[in-house]
Amino acid sequence: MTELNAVYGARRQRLLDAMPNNSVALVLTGPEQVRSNDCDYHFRPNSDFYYLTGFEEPEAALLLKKAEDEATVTLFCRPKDTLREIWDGRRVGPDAAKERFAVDFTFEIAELDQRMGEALCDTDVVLLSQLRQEEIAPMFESWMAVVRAQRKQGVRAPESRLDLDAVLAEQRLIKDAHEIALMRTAAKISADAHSRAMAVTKPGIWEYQVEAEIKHEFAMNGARHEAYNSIVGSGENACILHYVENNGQTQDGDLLLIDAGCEYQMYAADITRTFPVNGKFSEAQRAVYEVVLKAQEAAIDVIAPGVSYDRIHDTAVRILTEGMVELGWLVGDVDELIETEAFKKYYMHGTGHWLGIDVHDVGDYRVAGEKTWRNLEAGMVLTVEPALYVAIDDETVDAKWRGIGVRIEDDILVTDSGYENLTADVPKSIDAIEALVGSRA
Ligand SMILES: [Mn+2]
Repeated sequence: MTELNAVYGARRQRLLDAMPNNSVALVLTGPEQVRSNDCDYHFRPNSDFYYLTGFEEPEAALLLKKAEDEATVTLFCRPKDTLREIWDGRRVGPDAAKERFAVDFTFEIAELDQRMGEALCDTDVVLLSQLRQEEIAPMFESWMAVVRAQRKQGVRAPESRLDLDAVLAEQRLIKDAHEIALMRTAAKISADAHSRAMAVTKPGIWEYQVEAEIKHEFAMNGARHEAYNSIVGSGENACILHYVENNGQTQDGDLLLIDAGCEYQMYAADITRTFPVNGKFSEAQRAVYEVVLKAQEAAIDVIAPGVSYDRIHDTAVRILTEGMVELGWLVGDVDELIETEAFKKYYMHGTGHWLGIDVHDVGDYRVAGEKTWRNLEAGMVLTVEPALYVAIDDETVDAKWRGIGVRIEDDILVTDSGYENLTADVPKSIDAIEALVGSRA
């Protein structure tokens, strides 16, 4: 068994340990998706499926069966097909997959219906994805019809269903050593890409040209894909939270907000930096930037095992709100402005999210079934991304503030003793940014 097989095998074992006795769990990956006519999007496996298998082909499924005294793992995949492989690419096929992915049984995906009908016989509990319920329900009903038809022969049908998403989300929330190593690399490549973007930027460069520099740096370091569509917004475009048009031309005096991260071996990084395209913050830009940076550093600094998740956001909101008062955007008592959520006029989103195979990774933020926020634990990875945005048409503030958008985001690993900033390599102090911007333009 290879080292990687041991990693995936351990994850499947953890899932099996969490499954009730006499149960089955089924995890599906997807088919390819049409982009246009007969051209498909680049295929990306389902995150849960990949987490448990490392298998990257479309049209596959993983079946785990846990009985009193034994557990079996079955992988379904596309058959070998010489003609299709000449046209569309290699397939591992069931025979080779059994050894390569270290599972007990492999079958062609076309056998899934029949094998599921058999697997559900005399099983008590079935674990399926709730999120993919619409897609799974018709298949599940057809399998159950086969099982129920055998009642007279004494066959029992499963009586309860559990949400597999919830079980796997809890598992994926705490990263194993293999994941942390990959995330470190994703973070490093993405950090270098942001530094590159700063170095090549000068007034007049188009947003998509900066995006191209970022993608180039990703690919040249082994990360072919972005973890999400890069946001490269100059001037007032920085105030559009999910701006991905990236088709504007930067102007002297603009800030440029870049939110970009690569996907490295299926793991995401997620970094945001904001910098002046001409290499020099204006007085107003500098004042806003300093508030956001102070909030971000303070929010990161509270991170440690045992700390309640909401302390990160609360810490950021307090400093940002104090800043809004100092800058003259809001008038009143800071506690009251927080209480009434007046700060949301300039800071309308949360301060971060879990990060992993998905950029907005799975995992509950609150204790299951309660309103209480959960405590941080070693092995969690999250982003910290406070920001301030002033709408271009906000006439309640001085004209010099309008159209300024600043967000700063890093990726943080919770460690036994506190935290590690995985993306600390990208400059974020004003001096370091001003020294780097345009240095290779
Ligand atoms: Mn983010």
